[in-house]
Amino acid sequence: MALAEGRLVKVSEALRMGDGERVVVRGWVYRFRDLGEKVFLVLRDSTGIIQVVVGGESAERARAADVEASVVVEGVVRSDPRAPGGKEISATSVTVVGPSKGFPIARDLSREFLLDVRHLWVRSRRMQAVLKIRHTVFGALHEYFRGRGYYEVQAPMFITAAVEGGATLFPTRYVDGSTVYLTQSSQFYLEALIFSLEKVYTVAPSFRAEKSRTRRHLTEFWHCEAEEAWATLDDIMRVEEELVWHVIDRVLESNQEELKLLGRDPRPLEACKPPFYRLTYDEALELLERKGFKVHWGDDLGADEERALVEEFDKPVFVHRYPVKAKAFYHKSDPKRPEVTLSADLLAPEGYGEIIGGGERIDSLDELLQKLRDFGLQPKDYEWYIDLRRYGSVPHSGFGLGIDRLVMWIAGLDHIVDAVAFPRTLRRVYP
Ligand code: NSS
Repeated sequence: MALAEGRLVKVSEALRMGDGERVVVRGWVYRFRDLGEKVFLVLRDSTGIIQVVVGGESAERARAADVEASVVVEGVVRSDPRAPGGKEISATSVTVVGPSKGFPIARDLSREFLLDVRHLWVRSRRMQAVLKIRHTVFGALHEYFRGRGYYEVQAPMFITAAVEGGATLFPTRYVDGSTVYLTQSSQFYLEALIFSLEKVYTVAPSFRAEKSRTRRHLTEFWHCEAEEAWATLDDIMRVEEELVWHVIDRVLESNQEELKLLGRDPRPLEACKPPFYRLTYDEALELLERKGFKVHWGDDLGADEERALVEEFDKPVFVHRYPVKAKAFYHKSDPKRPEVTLSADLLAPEGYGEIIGGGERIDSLDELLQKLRDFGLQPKDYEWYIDLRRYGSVPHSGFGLGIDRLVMWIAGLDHIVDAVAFPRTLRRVYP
């Protein structure tokens, strides 16, 4: 860029500098006010916003800088209690790098419109805050597992049989003309990999052809899955609560500013220290019945039931031991009570509901074959998965955490699409 005398700094640094320091900042015009003699720009970069006052000859140039134009500003830092952040830059020169005539986001801020122009809306301070929190969340997930002896692994996205039931499979035509599917979960591959690495995890997309429009379903979501040899249901629930707390703790440490910008009260998050609450499915049903819900024993809990349940708690709640027919076929039955499974969902408080599903897997060949038959599934579709029970099978458990849902809850958002830069839903694959 143009030769400048001041030091090139980020906005956040400029806000911390002393009066009289000469700086150069680069960014985008966040707000613009023309007061005739002077032009007030609010400049935005990835670190924050700062007011820039432009007078004299430069004011003419600044006038050409519309909202979201990219600019390089040179000037002197001054204190001004009226400016956001308490500092402003008194500009000596303004260079417009990329103009921005008629930036489309002005009046219409409806959710649909903002989704149509998501490629531009990602610049908003709200999205910026969410994306920074998301960054912390992903980093913390890796940090947790890597710090505890789990190996990171990768599973394929093209698969040939359902993990979570046929209804939400995404068929796609493969190169050879056959039908394959986009993965719903990396679980089965993680199960294969525990025989090599014992403790494994992955962070990857999962795909579900979700036909209903809800606030918490995407057709493509980010899935953090872990699987552990020798682990029981209790063991894996402990991993889950520690993991969730680790992530929250990191966000509280790194993203106070972003939580504030989003209007997210951090106190309910601060309360989420393990242990979380544990309720059996039967206890959950009793509680729901007292609250006027009628759930048929054997049915899975819906969003409304989950919301009603978590209202009663100030921390996440595990609901464990779901009935056999409420959960996917791979869940192991409780030897003490075969009509329920050694499964657990983790429900987030404040109305958010399910963020994790997991439990202990069937490790016996006979039980797996029987269960496939009971569920009307073809053993030939699951041959390699069945093999895992033929060669050195071990008890094992695992879980899958929906990262977008976790971000939605932590950031206090009311719709999952706002937790993702470019969401994919029933009706949206653009931009
Ligand atoms: O269907 S799950 O409950 N469980 C599984 O997929 C297991 N195979 C995971 C495992 O044990 N390795 O999905 C897990 C989580 C669920 O709790 C949600 O948080 C999230 O994945 N999930 C979704 N998030 C966003 N959109 C959609 N459609 C979605 N489906 C599941």
